Amino acid sequence: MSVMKFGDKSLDLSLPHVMGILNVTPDSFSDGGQHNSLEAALRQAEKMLEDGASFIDIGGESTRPGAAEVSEQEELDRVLPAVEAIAQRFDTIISVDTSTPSVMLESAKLGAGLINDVRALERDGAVAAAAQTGLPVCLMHMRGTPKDMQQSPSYDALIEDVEQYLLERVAIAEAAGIQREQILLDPGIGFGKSLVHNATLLNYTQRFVDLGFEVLIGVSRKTMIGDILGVPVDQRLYGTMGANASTYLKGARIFRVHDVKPHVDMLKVMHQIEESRNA
Ligand code: 7PJ
Repeated sequence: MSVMKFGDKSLDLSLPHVMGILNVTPDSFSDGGQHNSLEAALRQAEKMLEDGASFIDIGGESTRPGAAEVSEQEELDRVLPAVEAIAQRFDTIISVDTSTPSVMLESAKLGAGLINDVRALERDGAVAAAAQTGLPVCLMHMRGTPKDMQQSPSYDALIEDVEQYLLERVAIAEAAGIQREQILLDPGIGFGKSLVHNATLLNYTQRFVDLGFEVLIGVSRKTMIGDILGVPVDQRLYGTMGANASTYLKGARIFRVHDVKPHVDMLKVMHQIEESRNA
């Protein structure tokens, strides 16, 4: 058993877990209106939990390629009501997909259990804020910024570069008082990477696991899948499942996805098979 604590909840990370994506950006719930959108977010969270998600990952900043930055106040206004409402209604682990120190601190006060930062705590004050919450963190690799990251990304040595970056961020997090056992790593699929970069990183998932960290993978519906299959975003589920299945076999344990139920079923079956020994 490898148990990790997420606030007041614990999770056995010898089992695979699904993290359901809950975007609280204005474009995610198109019929507008603050109240309507909170209701819609709650319904979506409830569905994902019924389907077996272990985490709800709440994000108020679009980090899609080319996306503009959101102001701190705007992000607080989007994220905090959702964190509060979900923490009150559901018994789950709330992950906040944020790089903003105030969002980390306020979300933690409202009951969040994980800080998921695509900028690996690089923003001013983020390391200190994350440490202050006492919560675990997911450190993700990104090359460039969401605005420019897909403009011909290149690496000297992809795996070594990503590994070195993540280990540097781990050292900085540890120096601030975040325990090594509280750190998840994520190669950052789609964040400043070509198709070949993404595929290679997924293929080398075990390298990151061998560093002694649990690995989180976020590949759901991403361009990588679209490029391989030549399909639009609403037809990327099977491809996403292929990518996630592949990394489960290479040791990844948390899967950040839009489609919870298919992944929960897939991972249950895969886990049973992987754990079965000549009965
Ligand atoms: C990721 C994320 C990811 C982690 C996003 C999208 C872009 N957090 N937040 N890993 N991606 N940890 O879902 O298309 O890959 S936002």
